[in-house]
Amino acid sequence: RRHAAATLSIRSEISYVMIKPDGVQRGLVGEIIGRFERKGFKLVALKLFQCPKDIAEEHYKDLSSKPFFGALVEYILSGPVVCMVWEGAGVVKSARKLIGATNPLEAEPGTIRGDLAVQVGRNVVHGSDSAENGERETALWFGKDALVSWEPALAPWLIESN
Ligand code: IDP
Ligand code: MG
Repeated sequence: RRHAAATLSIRSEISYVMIKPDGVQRGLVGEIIGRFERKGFKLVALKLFQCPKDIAEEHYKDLSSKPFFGALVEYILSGPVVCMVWEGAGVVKSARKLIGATNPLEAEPGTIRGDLAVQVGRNVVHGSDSAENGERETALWFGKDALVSWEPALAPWLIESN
């Protein structure tokens, strides 16, 4: 079929994106998902989830020696999060750009954190920082089998197939 090639070519990379508890409490779920949707990436997993402590600690294990680690884990456990996996060529780096700098005061206007947050400890959204972490975090939060394989009807209007 005509968009088989396009589908294959965007199968290359996934990013784990998570709306943190402040984003859910503030009613920003639709706003944040909408930005990724409008960009043109493909949603392949989605759930509202009250995270258990061991998953939050594993997710942020590289930061376990930081003084804010305890507060960070508490923040992630403080209410439901929205877990997503987005797929597409270049999605990891692009999602980080859409999200903006870790400190919302330094994040550019137009980014999610730049537009919607004021403090590093309440920065509304997470995005994987590498393709490897995209895979690792997806496995941690969803398990690999949870990804939905589907072909968006608009794919040929987003991705040139030749
Ligand atoms: P990132 O989310 O932009 O990838 P990381 O350095 O990986 O940033 O830190 C993970 C999360 O830890 C941040 O999004 C933020 O919620 C929290 N965090 C990072 N640095 C600080 C800090 O200095 N104080 C409080 N929380 C922090
Ligand atoms: Mg990070």
